[in-house]
Amino acid sequence: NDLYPNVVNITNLPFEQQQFAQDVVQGLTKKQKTLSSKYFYDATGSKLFQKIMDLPDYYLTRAETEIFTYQKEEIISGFCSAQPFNLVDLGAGDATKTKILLRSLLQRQTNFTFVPLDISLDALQELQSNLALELPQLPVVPLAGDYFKALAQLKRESGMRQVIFFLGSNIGNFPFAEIKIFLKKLCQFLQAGDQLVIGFDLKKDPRLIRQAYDDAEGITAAFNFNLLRRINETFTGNFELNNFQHFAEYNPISGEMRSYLISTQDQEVTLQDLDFTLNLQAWEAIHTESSYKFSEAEIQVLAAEADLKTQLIFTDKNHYFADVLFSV
Ligand code: AVJ
Repeated sequence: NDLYPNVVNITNLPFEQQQFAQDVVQGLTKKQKTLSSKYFYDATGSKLFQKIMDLPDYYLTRAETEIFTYQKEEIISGFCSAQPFNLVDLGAGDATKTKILLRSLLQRQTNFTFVPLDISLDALQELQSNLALELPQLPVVPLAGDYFKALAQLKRESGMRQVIFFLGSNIGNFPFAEIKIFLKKLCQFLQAGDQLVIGFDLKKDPRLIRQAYDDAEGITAAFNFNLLRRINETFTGNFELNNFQHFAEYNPISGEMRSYLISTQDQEVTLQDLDFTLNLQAWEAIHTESSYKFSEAEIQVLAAEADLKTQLIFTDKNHYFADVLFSV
């Protein structure tokens, strides 16, 4: 296998770990070492992300919650119809923000099914039992996995519309060039009449952005470190967490918020199950996440490139965040 010369026998691994193994080895073999942020979300990582959403420094969730709380009726009126629809929540997590709309939708006696979709099975199972208690009358069809693998399982009964939610600036994890590809791929699951609600974190004071990814309580650092812990646990690795530093930096031109794990010394790490050895030099960085920030003009360009029609734009009073309703 040319692409993954260091993966000796990943076929011995459970199926869901094979992709993880490939991505880890491929990323750590690159000249500029990288790990994909999609692997943050094991049970521990999902819990840590819930904590992040409550942090004073992490303004994103508060801003989007404000939008949903004060403008829920306008948002719902923008996509609600007499026709039945699936409300698909991409990367639903604990769905705290979506629930604000779900409650109103249930009051309106709308004919819809809630389809939470998440890469974390743990988060999804917890959401499912929580919804059974909090909103017992809500029809729920949870889907676990990668966005597109899970979307492929999505059924469309005739006459059923799809309304896709992609909230919380989840879209920010893609570089601009990939967003276009992502939106095009997403549109392959959609038809005329379907709609999209996407949450974008807006460009703002760069210090505020940086602080959101390097919070005073160190929860974001723990979230980043958890990726190494997960790799140790999954592949019998010996990453020594104390030999790494969390570092986060914002580029106000590209709008890219980057997070790294930086090796504080020369070290060798072994992932026993993968027969993989990694050498890190002192102060060498492993890139672990990019979270892009957008201007409203950039959002319009993306929409035009993906052939989406902007219907409504909702922002919070600080203009920190935007939820945009598009139609296909
Ligand atoms: C879940 C991808 C929206 O990028 O802001 C939070 C993840 N990373 N703190 C983000 C995250 C560090 C978050 N998203």
